[in-house]
Amino acid sequence: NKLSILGVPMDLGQMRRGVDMGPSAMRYAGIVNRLKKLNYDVEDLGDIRAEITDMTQNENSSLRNLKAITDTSTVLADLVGSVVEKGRFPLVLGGDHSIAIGTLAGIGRYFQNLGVIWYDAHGDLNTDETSPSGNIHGMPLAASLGFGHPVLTEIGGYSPKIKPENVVIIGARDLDEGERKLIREKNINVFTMHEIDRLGMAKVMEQTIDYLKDRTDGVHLSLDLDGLDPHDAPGVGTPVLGGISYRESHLAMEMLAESRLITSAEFVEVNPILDERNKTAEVAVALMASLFGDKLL
Ligand code: DIR
Ligand code: MN
Ligand code: MN
Ligand code: MN
Repeated sequence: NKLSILGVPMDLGQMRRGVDMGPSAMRYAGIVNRLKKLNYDVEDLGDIRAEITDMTQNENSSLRNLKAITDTSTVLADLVGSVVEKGRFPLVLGGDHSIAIGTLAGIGRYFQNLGVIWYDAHGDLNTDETSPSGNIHGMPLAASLGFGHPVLTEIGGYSPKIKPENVVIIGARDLDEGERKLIREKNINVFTMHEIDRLGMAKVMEQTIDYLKDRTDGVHLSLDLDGLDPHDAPGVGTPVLGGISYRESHLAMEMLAESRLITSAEFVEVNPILDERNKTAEVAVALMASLFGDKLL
Protein backbone atom coordinates (compact mmCIF):
# COMPACT_ATOMS: atom_id res chain seq x y z
CA ASN A 1 0.00 0.00 0.00
CA LYS A 2 2.89 2.31 -0.62
CA LEU A 3 3.10 4.33 -3.75
CA SER A 4 5.44 6.89 -5.21
CA ILE A 5 4.37 9.56 -7.66
CA LEU A 6 6.83 10.77 -10.26
CA GLY A 7 6.07 13.63 -12.66
CA VAL A 8 7.74 13.75 -16.05
CA PRO A 9 7.30 17.18 -17.67
CA MET A 10 8.28 16.08 -21.16
CA ASP A 11 6.62 17.41 -24.31
CA LEU A 12 9.26 16.75 -26.96
CA GLY A 13 7.81 13.42 -28.11
CA GLN A 14 5.23 15.24 -30.21
CA MET A 15 4.50 18.63 -31.77
CA ARG A 16 2.11 20.37 -29.39
CA ARG A 17 3.72 22.20 -26.52
CA GLY A 18 2.02 22.17 -23.12
CA VAL A 19 1.81 18.47 -22.27
CA ASP A 20 4.86 19.07 -20.06
CA MET A 21 2.39 20.74 -17.67
CA GLY A 22 0.40 17.52 -17.31
CA PRO A 23 1.92 16.56 -13.95
CA SER A 24 1.04 19.96 -12.46
CA ALA A 25 -2.50 19.72 -13.78
CA MET A 26 -3.02 16.27 -12.23
CA ARG A 27 -1.57 17.44 -8.91
CA TYR A 28 -3.86 20.48 -9.06
CA ALA A 29 -6.78 18.11 -9.66
CA GLY A 30 -5.93 16.54 -6.31
CA ILE A 31 -4.22 13.24 -7.03
CA VAL A 32 -2.16 13.14 -3.82
CA ASN A 33 -5.05 13.71 -1.41
CA ARG A 34 -7.30 11.44 -3.40
CA LEU A 35 -4.90 8.55 -2.94
CA LYS A 36 -4.21 9.39 0.70
CA LYS A 37 -7.95 9.19 1.35
CA LEU A 38 -7.83 5.65 -0.02
CA ASN A 39 -5.34 4.86 2.76
CA TYR A 40 -2.23 4.70 0.67
CA ASP A 41 1.13 5.74 1.96
CA VAL A 42 1.74 8.32 -0.78
CA GLU A 43 5.10 9.85 -1.48
CA ASP A 44 5.28 12.55 -4.17
CA LEU A 45 8.80 12.59 -5.55
CA GLY A 46 8.02 15.71 -7.61
CA ASP A 47 8.97 16.20 -11.23
CA ILE A 48 12.13 14.88 -12.76
CA ARG A 49 14.21 17.32 -14.70
CA ALA A 50 13.24 17.07 -18.36
CA GLU A 51 14.76 19.01 -21.20
CA ILE A 52 12.48 21.75 -22.53
CA THR A 53 14.32 22.12 -25.82
CA ASP A 54 16.56 19.76 -27.66
CA MET A 55 19.89 21.51 -27.96
CA THR A 56 20.80 19.35 -30.93
CA GLN A 57 18.05 21.20 -32.86
CA ASN A 58 16.07 18.31 -34.29
CA GLU A 59 18.87 17.03 -36.43
CA ASN A 60 16.92 13.85 -37.11
CA SER A 61 13.45 14.27 -38.61
CA SER A 62 12.56 10.59 -38.29
CA LEU A 63 13.31 10.70 -34.54
CA ARG A 64 12.54 14.22 -33.36
CA ASN A 65 14.32 15.38 -30.21
CA LEU A 66 16.01 12.01 -29.80
CA LYS A 67 18.72 13.15 -27.42
CA ALA A 68 16.48 15.05 -25.03
CA ILE A 69 14.06 12.13 -24.91
CA THR A 70 16.70 9.45 -24.37
CA ASP A 71 18.40 11.53 -21.66
CA THR A 72 15.10 12.05 -19.82
CA SER A 73 14.08 8.40 -20.27
CA THR A 74 17.37 7.21 -18.82
CA VAL A 75 16.91 9.36 -15.70
CA LEU A 76 13.29 8.20 -15.41
CA ALA A 77 14.27 4.54 -15.75
CA ASP A 78 16.71 4.83 -12.84
CA LEU A 79 14.17 6.60 -10.62
CA VAL A 80 11.37 4.17 -11.40
CA GLY A 81 13.78 1.32 -10.72
CA SER A 82 14.62 2.73 -7.29
CA VAL A 83 10.89 3.03 -6.48
CA VAL A 84 10.38 -0.67 -7.32
CA GLU A 85 13.53 -1.49 -5.36
CA LYS A 86 11.97 0.14 -2.27
CA GLY A 87 8.88 -2.05 -2.66
CA ARG A 88 6.66 0.86 -3.66
CA PHE A 89 4.19 1.15 -6.54
CA PRO A 90 5.43 3.58 -9.22
CA LEU A 91 2.77 5.99 -10.48
CA VAL A 92 4.19 8.10 -13.30
CA LEU A 93 2.48 11.29 -14.50
CA GLY A 94 3.23 12.54 -18.03
CA GLY A 95 4.23 14.21 -20.14
CA ASP A 96 3.80 12.80 -23.58
CA HIS A 97 3.79 9.05 -24.17
CA SER A 98 7.48 8.89 -25.14
CA ILE A 99 8.17 8.68 -21.38
CA ALA A 100 6.81 5.11 -21.35
CA ILE A 101 10.16 4.03 -22.80
CA GLY A 102 11.82 5.14 -19.58
CA THR A 103 9.10 3.82 -17.28
CA LEU A 104 9.22 0.36 -18.85
CA ALA A 105 13.02 0.38 -18.88
CA GLY A 106 12.90 1.03 -15.12
CA ILE A 107 10.35 -1.66 -14.36
CA GLY A 108 11.19 -4.34 -16.93
CA ARG A 109 14.28 -5.71 -15.25
CA TYR A 110 12.32 -6.66 -12.12
CA PHE A 111 9.94 -9.01 -13.94
CA GLN A 112 10.40 -12.18 -15.97
CA ASN A 113 7.08 -11.75 -17.73
CA LEU A 114 5.86 -8.22 -17.40
CA GLY A 115 2.39 -7.66 -18.84
CA VAL A 116 1.40 -4.34 -20.35
CA ILE A 117 -2.03 -2.87 -20.88
CA TRP A 118 -1.76 -0.10 -23.47
CA TYR A 119 -4.91 2.02 -23.19
CA ASP A 120 -4.71 4.32 -26.19
CA ALA A 121 -6.38 5.45 -29.43
CA HIS A 122 -3.04 4.62 -31.04
CA GLY A 123 -0.74 1.63 -31.13
CA ASP A 124 2.47 3.52 -30.41
CA LEU A 125 4.11 0.77 -32.43
CA ASN A 126 5.95 2.91 -34.97
CA THR A 127 9.68 2.82 -35.53
CA ASP A 128 11.88 5.46 -37.12
CA GLU A 129 11.37 3.53 -40.34
CA THR A 130 7.57 3.34 -40.27
CA SER A 131 6.63 6.57 -38.47
CA PRO A 132 4.73 9.03 -40.66
CA SER A 133 5.40 11.82 -38.13
CA GLY A 134 8.86 11.22 -36.68
CA ASN A 135 7.30 11.83 -33.26
CA ILE A 136 8.73 9.53 -30.62
CA HIS A 137 5.44 9.44 -28.64
CA GLY A 138 4.21 7.18 -31.48
CA MET A 139 7.03 4.69 -30.80
CA PRO A 140 7.25 3.72 -27.10
CA LEU A 141 5.49 0.35 -27.32
CA ALA A 142 7.59 -0.69 -30.31
CA ALA A 143 10.79 0.46 -28.59
CA SER A 144 9.93 -1.47 -25.41
CA LEU A 145 9.33 -4.59 -27.49
CA GLY A 146 12.79 -4.13 -28.99
CA PHE A 147 11.76 -2.71 -32.37
CA GLY A 148 13.18 0.51 -33.75
CA HIS A 149 16.31 2.57 -33.37
CA PRO A 150 18.86 1.02 -30.97
CA VAL A 151 19.25 4.30 -29.12
CA LEU A 152 15.61 3.91 -28.05
CA THR A 153 15.45 0.14 -27.64
CA GLU A 154 18.64 0.03 -25.53
CA ILE A 155 17.57 2.61 -22.95
CA GLY A 156 18.34 1.18 -19.52
CA GLY A 157 21.04 -1.01 -21.04
CA TYR A 158 18.89 -4.01 -22.04
CA SER A 159 16.31 -5.00 -24.64
CA PRO A 160 13.52 -5.98 -24.96
CA LYS A 161 11.66 -4.87 -21.85
CA ILE A 162 8.51 -6.85 -22.68
CA LYS A 163 7.34 -9.66 -24.94
CA PRO A 164 4.70 -9.19 -27.64
CA GLU A 165 2.48 -11.95 -26.21
CA ASN A 166 2.27 -10.10 -22.87
CA VAL A 167 0.82 -6.93 -24.38
CA VAL A 168 -2.86 -6.00 -24.65
CA ILE A 169 -3.82 -2.81 -26.49
CA ILE A 170 -7.24 -1.36 -25.64
CA GLY A 171 -9.07 1.42 -27.47
CA ALA A 172 -7.14 1.50 -30.76
CA ARG A 173 -8.80 3.38 -33.61
CA ASP A 174 -5.96 5.14 -35.41
CA LEU A 175 -3.26 2.71 -36.48
CA ASP A 176 -0.62 3.49 -39.08
CA GLU A 177 0.29 0.99 -41.78
CA GLY A 178 3.57 -0.07 -40.18
CA GLU A 179 1.80 -0.56 -36.86
CA ARG A 180 -0.80 -2.84 -38.43
CA LYS A 181 1.95 -4.88 -39.99
CA LEU A 182 3.78 -5.26 -36.68
CA ILE A 183 0.54 -6.23 -34.90
CA ARG A 184 -0.06 -8.96 -37.50
CA GLU A 185 3.53 -10.19 -37.57
CA LYS A 186 3.90 -10.39 -33.78
CA ASN A 187 0.32 -11.39 -33.12
CA ILE A 188 -0.21 -8.59 -30.62
CA ASN A 189 -3.53 -8.63 -28.75
CA VAL A 190 -5.64 -5.63 -29.66
CA PHE A 191 -9.13 -4.69 -28.58
CA THR A 192 -10.00 -1.98 -31.09
CA MET A 193 -13.08 0.22 -30.64
CA HIS A 194 -14.88 -2.33 -32.78
CA GLU A 195 -14.37 -5.05 -30.16
CA ILE A 196 -15.24 -2.68 -27.32
CA ASP A 197 -18.50 -1.81 -29.07
CA ARG A 198 -19.22 -5.42 -29.85
CA LEU A 199 -18.29 -7.16 -26.62
CA GLY A 200 -18.74 -4.30 -24.19
CA MET A 201 -16.02 -3.08 -21.87
CA ALA A 202 -16.86 -5.63 -19.15
CA LYS A 203 -16.05 -8.56 -21.45
CA VAL A 204 -12.98 -6.82 -22.87
CA MET A 205 -11.55 -6.34 -19.38
CA GLU A 206 -12.56 -9.82 -18.24
CA GLN A 207 -10.70 -11.33 -21.20
CA THR A 208 -7.72 -9.03 -20.71
CA ILE A 209 -7.44 -9.88 -17.02
CA ASP A 210 -7.95 -13.62 -17.57
CA TYR A 211 -5.34 -13.65 -20.27
CA LEU A 212 -2.69 -11.68 -18.39
CA LYS A 213 -3.15 -13.21 -14.95
CA ASP A 214 -1.87 -16.65 -15.89
CA ARG A 215 1.09 -15.60 -17.98
CA THR A 216 2.56 -12.54 -16.25
CA ASP A 217 4.26 -11.77 -12.93
CA GLY A 218 3.24 -8.10 -12.96
CA VAL A 219 1.24 -5.78 -15.20
CA HIS A 220 2.01 -2.19 -16.14
CA LEU A 221 -0.90 0.06 -17.13
CA SER A 222 0.10 2.71 -19.67
CA LEU A 223 -2.93 4.96 -20.05
CA ASP A 224 -2.91 7.59 -22.79
CA LEU A 225 -5.82 9.98 -22.12
CA ASP A 226 -6.51 10.05 -25.87
CA GLY A 227 -7.80 6.49 -25.47
CA LEU A 228 -10.91 8.19 -24.11
CA ASP A 229 -13.31 9.97 -26.38
CA PRO A 230 -12.30 13.62 -26.87
CA HIS A 231 -15.69 14.69 -25.49
CA ASP A 232 -14.64 13.27 -22.15
CA ALA A 233 -10.92 14.03 -22.42
CA PRO A 234 -10.45 17.06 -24.69
CA GLY A 235 -7.02 18.10 -23.41
CA VAL A 236 -4.88 15.83 -25.57
CA GLY A 237 -2.61 16.56 -28.50
CA THR A 238 -3.93 13.91 -30.89
CA PRO A 239 -7.67 13.47 -30.26
CA VAL A 240 -9.50 10.78 -32.25
CA LEU A 241 -13.29 10.66 -32.33
CA GLY A 242 -15.18 7.55 -31.36
CA GLY A 243 -13.21 6.71 -28.25
CA ILE A 244 -13.78 4.95 -24.94
CA SER A 245 -16.30 6.72 -22.73
CA TYR A 246 -15.73 8.12 -19.26
CA ARG A 247 -17.95 5.45 -17.73
CA GLU A 248 -16.40 2.57 -19.68
CA SER A 249 -13.00 3.78 -18.55
CA HIS A 250 -14.10 3.79 -14.92
CA LEU A 251 -15.41 0.27 -15.32
CA ALA A 252 -12.06 -0.78 -16.79
CA MET A 253 -10.16 0.77 -13.86
CA GLU A 254 -12.53 -0.73 -11.29
CA MET A 255 -12.11 -4.19 -12.78
CA LEU A 256 -8.34 -3.76 -12.75
CA ALA A 257 -8.54 -2.73 -9.08
CA GLU A 258 -10.53 -5.88 -8.27
CA SER A 259 -8.06 -8.03 -10.17
CA ARG A 260 -5.09 -6.74 -8.12
CA LEU A 261 -3.01 -7.34 -11.20
CA ILE A 262 -1.52 -3.90 -11.75
CA THR A 263 1.98 -3.35 -10.35
CA SER A 264 2.81 0.02 -11.94
CA ALA A 265 0.98 2.69 -13.93
CA GLU A 266 1.41 5.84 -15.92
CA PHE A 267 -1.11 8.45 -17.07
CA VAL A 268 0.07 10.47 -20.05
CA GLU A 269 -0.76 13.06 -22.70
CA VAL A 270 -2.74 15.44 -20.44
CA ASN A 271 -2.20 18.84 -22.10
CA PRO A 272 -3.66 21.69 -19.98
CA ILE A 273 -3.23 24.21 -22.80
CA LEU A 274 -5.62 22.25 -25.00
CA ASP A 275 -7.94 21.36 -22.13
CA GLU A 276 -11.25 22.80 -20.92
CA ARG A 277 -10.83 24.04 -17.35
CA ASN A 278 -8.59 21.13 -16.38
CA LYS A 279 -11.27 18.57 -17.28
CA THR A 280 -8.83 16.02 -18.68
CA ALA A 281 -6.58 16.14 -15.61
CA GLU A 282 -9.68 15.69 -13.44
CA VAL A 283 -10.73 12.69 -15.50
CA ALA A 284 -7.22 11.26 -15.14
CA VAL A 285 -7.33 11.69 -11.36
CA ALA A 286 -10.81 10.14 -11.13
CA LEU A 287 -9.58 7.14 -13.15
CA MET A 288 -6.53 6.77 -10.93
CA ALA A 289 -8.79 6.75 -7.88
CA SER A 290 -10.82 3.91 -9.42
CA LEU A 291 -7.65 2.05 -10.34
CA PHE A 292 -6.53 2.29 -6.71
CA GLY A 293 -9.78 0.91 -5.35
CA ASP A 294 -12.12 3.87 -4.86
CA LYS A 295 -15.69 2.60 -4.80
CA LEU A 296 -19.04 4.28 -5.08
CA LEU A 297 -20.38 2.37 -2.11
C1 DIR B 1 0.82 8.62 -34.79
C2 DIR B 1 0.20 9.27 -33.56
N1 DIR B 1 0.48 7.22 -34.91
C3 DIR B 1 2.34 8.79 -34.78
N2 DIR B 1 0.51 8.59 -32.35
C4 DIR B 1 0.03 8.94 -31.12
O1 DIR B 1 2.78 9.93 -34.75
O2 DIR B 1 3.06 7.81 -34.79
N3 DIR B 1 0.16 8.18 -30.09
N4 DIR B 1 -0.62 10.06 -30.96
O3 DIR B 1 -0.44 8.27 -28.90
MN1 MN C 1 -2.57 8.10 -28.28
MN1 MN D 1 -1.97 8.20 -37.02
MN1 MN E 1 0.05 6.93 -26.80
